[in-house]
Amino acid sequence: MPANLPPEFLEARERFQRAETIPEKIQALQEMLAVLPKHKGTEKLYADLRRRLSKLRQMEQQSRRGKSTFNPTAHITKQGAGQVVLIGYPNVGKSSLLNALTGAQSRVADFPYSTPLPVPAMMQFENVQIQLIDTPPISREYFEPWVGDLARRGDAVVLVVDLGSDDLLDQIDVVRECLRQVKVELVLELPMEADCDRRIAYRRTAIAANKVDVDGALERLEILRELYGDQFTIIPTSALTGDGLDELRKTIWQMLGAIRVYTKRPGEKPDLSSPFILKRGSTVLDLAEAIHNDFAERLKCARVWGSAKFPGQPVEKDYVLQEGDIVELHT
Ligand SMILES: Nc1nc2c(ncn2[C@@H]2O[C@H](COP(=O)(O)OP(=O)(O)OP(=O)(O)O)[C@@H](O)[C@H]2O)c(=O)[nH]1
Ligand SMILES: [Mg+2]
Repeated sequence: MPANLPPEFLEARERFQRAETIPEKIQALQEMLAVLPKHKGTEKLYADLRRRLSKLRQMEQQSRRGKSTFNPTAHITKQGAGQVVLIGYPNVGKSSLLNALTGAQSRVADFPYSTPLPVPAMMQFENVQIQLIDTPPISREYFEPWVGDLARRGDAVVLVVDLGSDDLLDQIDVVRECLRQVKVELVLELPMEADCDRRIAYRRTAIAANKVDVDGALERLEILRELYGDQFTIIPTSALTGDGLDELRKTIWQMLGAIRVYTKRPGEKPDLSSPFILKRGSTVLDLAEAIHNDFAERLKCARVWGSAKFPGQPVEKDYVLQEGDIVELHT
């Protein structure tokens, strides 16, 4: 054992020795690796710890496969206007961003692999609530396939990368490759049906280029934009200072491909605080169905304020609604 190991390392090692379960051992080993000084004298120890970690992870995954009941995503049900999954390399600030956007308290740590399970939380954007999900990291050594399931089930993805790291581009490639293995493709815009491979789930994705507050971030951001600017919307953010969070909220809403529509009764004002959320391209009939099936059956016509040629214009059931329209439904 090399001399002069820092006290944090020795503490983590003690925890490792005391640990009784595999997840506890993994946690302690990760902490040991994170605080171990990296130089020639610790090379062998580092390699040995990494080997043990990867073995423990394999054991953990095997034991999970054996337990058919283990599904860490089972408690997550879709809520609000849509579900957006935060995904990325270890330690890039996924949990910090989730907390800053929602007020949740997902665990943040200055070492990698600190989020073992998904954490859902609600984000307010104007008058809309959107569900975000924090996830464990994805790296070459570690990829929980159910993180792929979350991305597949979600409506969109935020790929978080670290502007403080020289691995920045690798972080994107590794995450995309792992998700491709489980047939999830991260894209700027959904392809036309004719261009789709039906086996693949395409997910609209924005890159949150996080830690824009750190030294060297702007230079890295420039490189990122040059190489990936035509493939993804890139939003520089800082979970620490709050920079870029409003823009990220807006982009998250836009990625849902949804519109907000308000209803009103004849002679009354609409309630602009509680919109109906519909897919882009929805009609008056879709709105009626969203309210109640019975309502849709009885629907005769409607009047629309907003996108219509004049305020309160009578329209048919197949009229395509636009963001912000106010609709009076007549049965
Ligand atoms: N300077 C700076 N530090 C940040 C920012 N966001 C996160 N951090 C720090 O980066 C470290 C990792 O943050 P986390 O939020 O735990 O990162 P994570 O991606 O959830 O990490 P894992 O769950 O382990 O993959 C912590 O020390 C945070 O305080 C940021 O915008 N700026
Ligand atoms: Mg985390």
